[in-house]
Amino acid sequence: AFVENLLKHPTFLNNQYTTKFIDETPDLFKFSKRRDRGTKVLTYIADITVNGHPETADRPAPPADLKAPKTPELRADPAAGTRTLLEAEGPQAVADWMKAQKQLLITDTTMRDGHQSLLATRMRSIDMIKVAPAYAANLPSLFSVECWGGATFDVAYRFLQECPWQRLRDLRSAMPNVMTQMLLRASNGVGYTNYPDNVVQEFVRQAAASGVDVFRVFDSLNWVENMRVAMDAVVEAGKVCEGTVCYTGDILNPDRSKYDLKYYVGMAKELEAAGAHVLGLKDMAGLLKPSAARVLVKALKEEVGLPIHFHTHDTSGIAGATILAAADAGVDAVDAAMDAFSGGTSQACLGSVVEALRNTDRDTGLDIGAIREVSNYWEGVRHQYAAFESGLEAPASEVYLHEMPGGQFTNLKAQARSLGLEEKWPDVAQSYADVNQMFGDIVKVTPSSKVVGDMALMMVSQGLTRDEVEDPKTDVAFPDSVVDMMRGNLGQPPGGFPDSIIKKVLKDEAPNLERPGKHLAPVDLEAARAELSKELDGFKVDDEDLNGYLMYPKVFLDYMGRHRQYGPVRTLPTKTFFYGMEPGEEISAEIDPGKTLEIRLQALGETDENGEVKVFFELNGQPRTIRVPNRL
Ligand code: BTN
Ligand code: 3PY
Ligand code: ZN
Repeated sequence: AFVENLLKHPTFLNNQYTTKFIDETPDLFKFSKRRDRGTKVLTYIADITVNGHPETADRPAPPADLKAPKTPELRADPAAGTRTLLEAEGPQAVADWMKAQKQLLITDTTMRDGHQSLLATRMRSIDMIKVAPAYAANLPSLFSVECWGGATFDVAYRFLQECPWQRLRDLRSAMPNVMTQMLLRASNGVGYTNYPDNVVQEFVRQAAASGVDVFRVFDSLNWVENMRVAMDAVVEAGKVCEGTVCYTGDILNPDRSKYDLKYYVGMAKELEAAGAHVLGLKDMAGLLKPSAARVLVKALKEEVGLPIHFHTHDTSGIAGATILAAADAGVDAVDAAMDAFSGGTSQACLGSVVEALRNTDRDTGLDIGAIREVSNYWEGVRHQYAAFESGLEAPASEVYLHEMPGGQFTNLKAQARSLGLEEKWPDVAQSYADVNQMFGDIVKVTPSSKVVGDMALMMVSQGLTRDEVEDPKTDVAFPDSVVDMMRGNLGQPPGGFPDSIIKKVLKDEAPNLERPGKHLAPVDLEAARAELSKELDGFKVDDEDLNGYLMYPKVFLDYMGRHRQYGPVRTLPTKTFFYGMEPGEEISAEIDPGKTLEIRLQALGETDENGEVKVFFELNGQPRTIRVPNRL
């Protein structure tokens, strides 16, 4: 537990550490350490070297001669940026400043939505932290860096074996001048279901304390009533509250009148009244067409007093045009991803947006040379994650049929493949659209998009049509997530769910039509902390751990169990983390500032009669032998 305690402090790649740290922090010694961190990390490397990583087996591998990505030179000390303004004058001053700017403001999404949409959210913290100083030094006039929330939170614990809070603290300290930004699913936190109000409040408080400046808050059914708890908590924390409208349908299509211009203006006004500093316009599937953007942004600018921050995806290939149209219509800020992480289901290409606006009255003023250097770094990073590429090779106008969000599209395709439905993808796409209509035409974004996806896959795998599902005479076993949503546990869409589908799914059970959080008892935080501590043999649970546990109890406990076994594997190079080492190879891992493990893999032994392999290392020049089971 010494190790875990030490790791919870802002250490790795953070200069605030001093040698006095351990003397002044006696808590760290409360528990005896059974194995040192070096041994734990060697055990991990030995295991991956012998058995492979479960997530990269049978997947495309990076090129054998791949070099470590090169970080850009720092051109200057970090100049004052949006974070400087937020710290000095608060969130309303940031909003006022936005509206007063002539240039189009840019958020870089590479560290959150970029890799969430292109690499199944698998980017590791070390690859972000290494380039963060270049953002602070060379791109200080970015509006914000989106680097937290959405799916990154649970993927960090679940698949990357690292603490998401530590990622946030490290990025925050490496980029002191530019605002960090997160995506928050309102009452669904960074999870897939509504949490008790005090869990949401506590999570926001902690995220603000650990380093989030801008909170993009949305609800997966666009229900403002269900966003207030999260929005109020952001305002209370003194951070920027970006109250967000999710865009679906097509405002220019007279046959899709449920989500028309009036609807969006109405919701934006509700968010303004609810205390948002900034209006988020979140086009999670990339459905907003250029001519519609012109109309929508113009109307919002005229009718709402808030600065507007536009987010879209390039799934159809047309996001760049939509961004330029929105810029023409006066949008204040837009999201884009660094070139190497742009396009497809990700955001539009940041460098191209910057160049397209050069010498116009919306010129972003960003340094294109600095952008290229950062993007070259990201290109090198992306190659390391070849195993997680989706294989989507061309723009897909099909998105206007199914309306799947960027993050879900490739994911659902992979899920369909694993169910043997790859050939039937066009049916899945059609079925997804049918389910949307059957549910009354709803906003589809995490978690409501997952519910629609679950239902669509179920229908295609069982060969069910919409008519058959809706027929009162057929018996349908609905996925749990569908039952949950119809019970009202994600809240209500505009106009409610159709009675026919509620009746079919719930039979005689009555749905809850009120805000789900109203009926969830508050969690006793100190009791939960004590229970978690007991579960972890007396480990001292801090607020970050507690919030991780409240969001994802099992995922957090599994992470802690693996952490005890494998130690600070977050410090390993990405290639080592996913593929282990070759005999003769040397790497280093900085487990604390100034404490670096120099690791050399000498040789691999034969598998012995117990099915174990001896792996011979040198650790900081000393020979070390680790035995791991051969599970292959
Ligand atoms: C996962 O749980 O999928 C990823 C975390 C890493 C699991 C470790 S990797 C070494 C060892 N071998 C396995 O198959 N699982 C653990
Ligand atoms: C998320 O909630 O993770 C999203 O990216 C929604 O667009
Ligand atoms: Zn997105």
